[in-house]
Amino acid sequence: MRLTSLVLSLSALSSVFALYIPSLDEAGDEIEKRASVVATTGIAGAVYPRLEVRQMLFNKPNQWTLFILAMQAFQAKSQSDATGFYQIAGIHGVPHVNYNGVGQCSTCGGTDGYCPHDSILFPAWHRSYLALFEQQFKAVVDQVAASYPASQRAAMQGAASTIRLPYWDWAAHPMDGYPTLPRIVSDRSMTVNGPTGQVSIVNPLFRHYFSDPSALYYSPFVNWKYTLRYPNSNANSASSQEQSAISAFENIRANLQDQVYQLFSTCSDYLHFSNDDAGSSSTSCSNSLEGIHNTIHTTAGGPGSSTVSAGHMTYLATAAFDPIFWLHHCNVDRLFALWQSQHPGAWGGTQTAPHNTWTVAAGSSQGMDSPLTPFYKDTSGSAFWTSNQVRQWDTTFHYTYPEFSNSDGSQKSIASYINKLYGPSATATAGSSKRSAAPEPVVANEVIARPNPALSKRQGDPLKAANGSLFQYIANIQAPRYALNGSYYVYLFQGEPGSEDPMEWITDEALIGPMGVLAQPDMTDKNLVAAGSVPLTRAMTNAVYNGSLFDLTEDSAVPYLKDTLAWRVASNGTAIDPGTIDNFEIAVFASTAQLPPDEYSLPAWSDFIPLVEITQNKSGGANTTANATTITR
Ligand SMILES: *[C@@H]1O[C@H](CO)[C@@H](O)[C@H](O)[C@H]1NC(C)=O
Ligand SMILES: *[C@@H]1O[C@H](CO)[C@@H](O)[C@H](O)[C@H]1NC(C)=O
Ligand SMILES: *[C@@H]1O[C@H](CO)[C@@H](O)[C@H](O)[C@H]1NC(C)=O
Ligand SMILES: *[C@@H]1O[C@H](CO)[C@@H](O)[C@H](O)[C@H]1NC(C)=O
Ligand SMILES: *[C@@H]1O[C@H](CO)[C@@H](O)[C@H](O)[C@H]1NC(C)=O
Ligand SMILES: *[C@@H]1O[C@H](CO)[C@@H](O)[C@H](O)[C@H]1NC(C)=O
Ligand SMILES: *[C@@H]1O[C@H](CO)[C@@H](O)[C@H](O)[C@H]1NC(C)=O
Ligand SMILES: [Cu+2]
Repeated sequence: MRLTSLVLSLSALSSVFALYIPSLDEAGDEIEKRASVVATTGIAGAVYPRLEVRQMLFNKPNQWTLFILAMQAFQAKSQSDATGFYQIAGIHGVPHVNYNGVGQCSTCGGTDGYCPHDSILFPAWHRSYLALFEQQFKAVVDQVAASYPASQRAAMQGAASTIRLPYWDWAAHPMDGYPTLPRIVSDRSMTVNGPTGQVSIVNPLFRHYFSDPSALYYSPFVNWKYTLRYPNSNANSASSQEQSAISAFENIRANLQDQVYQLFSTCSDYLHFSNDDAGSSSTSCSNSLEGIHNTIHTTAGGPGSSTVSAGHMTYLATAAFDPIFWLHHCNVDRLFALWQSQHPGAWGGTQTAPHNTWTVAAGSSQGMDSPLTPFYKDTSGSAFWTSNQVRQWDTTFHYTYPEFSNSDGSQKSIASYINKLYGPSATATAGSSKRSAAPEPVVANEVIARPNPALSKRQGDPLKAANGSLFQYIANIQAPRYALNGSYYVYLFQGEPGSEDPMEWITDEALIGPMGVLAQPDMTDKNLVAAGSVPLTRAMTNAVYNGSLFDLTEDSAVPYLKDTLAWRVASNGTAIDPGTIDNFEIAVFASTAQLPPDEYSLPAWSDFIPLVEITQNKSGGANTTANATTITR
């Protein structure tokens, strides 16, 4: 088949698909018979980096091929195989079954799965989860590599020996001309050099096919034979509207970049960093790793409407079946590791579980020694991993990330990557971390080097305080997570959105940033408040460029934001008046970021000062400083 024949008819695709599934089921069954407990070990052997998915494509073609073919074969394993894609994905939420024989707690009825959310266990649990996925994925990679003809086998096995799961960096700038959501994730089919030559296959990163979806519990997921993003109907024949996902990620990436950078540079306490339910408004961690991660979920699956369900990624119970989940969570784990490097002493804390998971009863105390069920440390099945035990990702699970493997891994080296990838003057593209392309000094002033007639009339730098610190504005959002019986969205706009159709909001030109609130229907803790934060500074800087805002001093910024800052809430494709949601609140804060002395450190932010005037008397807006007290760093 020719390389250019990427788009085939659907029937041709499915026949190629059916024809091309390697028969690995028997091998999987053997593993299952040998040990009834699947231990979580990561990939045995030396430490190798998990690569950005586009870097793997461009720089490691053999690994790329193995990744794709192994994802396909892994997904095609029997649904009854504990080491196959289906059962591992099923740990997260539905189907409602035990994994590794780890049973439900006696009061945990009605819950979907093992994954802890709104929980201090969120980062380490998902770290262990990825290690399990990665090791079973690697077993399939080895089988695929061994299936190549002798002339290619050594090369493919060499590539397999250093492969790790790739990550998708949804926050850093993609290469010029490329979309944020990589085509290699959204294309329906692709061509790879398989063991029998070049072959076109259904892209295993685009969707997962179920042999039987009926155990997915929720409708219409029990009828959909494959995973969907922005489904166009609830019918069995529904298809993804991948262009909607592409456009949505394109419109929110820059804000995600700012959210990630703010998290790295302002949040230095593990509890609040780790999850969105830690009462974040009282600390400098107004956002969290989990909070940012939620927005990727809801943006990948789509918002749903009053007549059509959202896709699998939008719901915790079904998310892990969409292959994009694994690329996304790999990046979440990487951000966790990068954050660890910047805050080496920040580790630990305890939290009361706000709701049940499959094994954790609401109200129980969770900490760094809590068991990360169902991830056994070895096949004796006597002990689960804990957060403390997976703190060192590389020595524990034998992987790392390019930022660490391409540098000395020190706090300073990693800070320079963070500045280059996510800072306000970021110059690096997603995945670039070669020594050769390494950290150039961050040019703090680059951002204002653009000509602007309005600026010449003004003395000094419109973006900086007299002491040289950059003005910062953020909108903090408190969103009761389970108030609307399902996932919902908060959107902040600069000016009113162009349309009042909630389906248009994520791609609206006036959008500053979104917050996705990830939830499941019928979760009952209506008072659990998820915290999120949308940085406003970039949008305001653009307004300074075009002359609609004089400068970023509070004197100019407060009236500007009072006039222009708008927000909307949408659930199930329907606009919701935020004033009708108990405990919902948006509050704007000002801070300043002292520029780092060099590229090897992150900016230091001053206290966050509430600017209640901006939101006062608006539906859902903070009216007093009672909830929006000064956040001290
Ligand atoms: C969304 O709307 C659909 C169709 O009206 C309905 O079946 C479903 O229960 C709604 N979901 C939520 C979370 O309100
Ligand atoms: C710089 O000035 C701003 C505004 O006057 C102030 O809030 C901030 O604390 C100052 N930063 C430093 C490092 O002195
Ligand atoms: C919540 O949504 C689910 C499914 O979408 C529906 O079955 C249930 O009736 C809803 N509950 C409430 C309280 O609206
Ligand atoms: C200036 O840019 C801001 C932010 O993009 C936009 O809201 C505003 O309409 C623009 N104004 C003019 C005069 O172009
Ligand atoms: C705001 O403060 C009031 C009074 O302290 C409290 O009852 C309410 O729950 C708070 N709202 C939020 C969103 O935290
Ligand atoms: C909000 O309304 C109160 C009462 O009418 C008024 O005193 C206050 O000035 C208003 N705030 C803003 C920012 O308009
Ligand atoms: C603040 O007051 C306005 C007007 O009374 C109301 O619409 C809004 O919901 C209030 N904000 C909060 C967070 O309660
Ligand atoms: Cu999860």
